[in-house]
Amino acid sequence: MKPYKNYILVLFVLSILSCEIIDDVLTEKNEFSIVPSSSFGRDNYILGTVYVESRKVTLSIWDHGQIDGDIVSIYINDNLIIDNWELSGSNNKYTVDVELDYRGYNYILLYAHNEGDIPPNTVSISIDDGVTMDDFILESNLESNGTIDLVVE
Ligand SMILES: [Ca+2]
Repeated sequence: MKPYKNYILVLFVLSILSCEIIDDVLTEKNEFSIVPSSSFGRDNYILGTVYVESRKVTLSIWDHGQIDGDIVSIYINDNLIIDNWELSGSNNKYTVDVELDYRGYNYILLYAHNEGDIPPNTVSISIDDGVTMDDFILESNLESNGTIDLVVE
């Protein structure tokens, strides 16, 4: 009888582990950067790396420089997250919740639709993983896309 009791206890413990943890374990892990060399006919440049502790993150974007009419799209991996958004100031951020596709390496890509009155197209982006918040500056122009490696630890 006793071994059965242990078995049931193990099953019980497993069942109370949140689906989120099980889902995380099953999620594919990228050990290296997956930024393509180019996207949309423009070269991609990796401008830095941000580490997060969760696949669920909140992104906010605003114009890093003078507000000069910069229009952007933001992609995470291949997914369009923010479409054709004209950047405003830090008092009027665009905020979006995202669940990252992978453990390990994901990436954020800034596509510039224009450069505003003052080149280049500059974006301040904050990345909140529920524990800490990182600010990062991305720049793109009409020939190249700025990207960030976003790594889920
Ligand atoms: Ca600009």
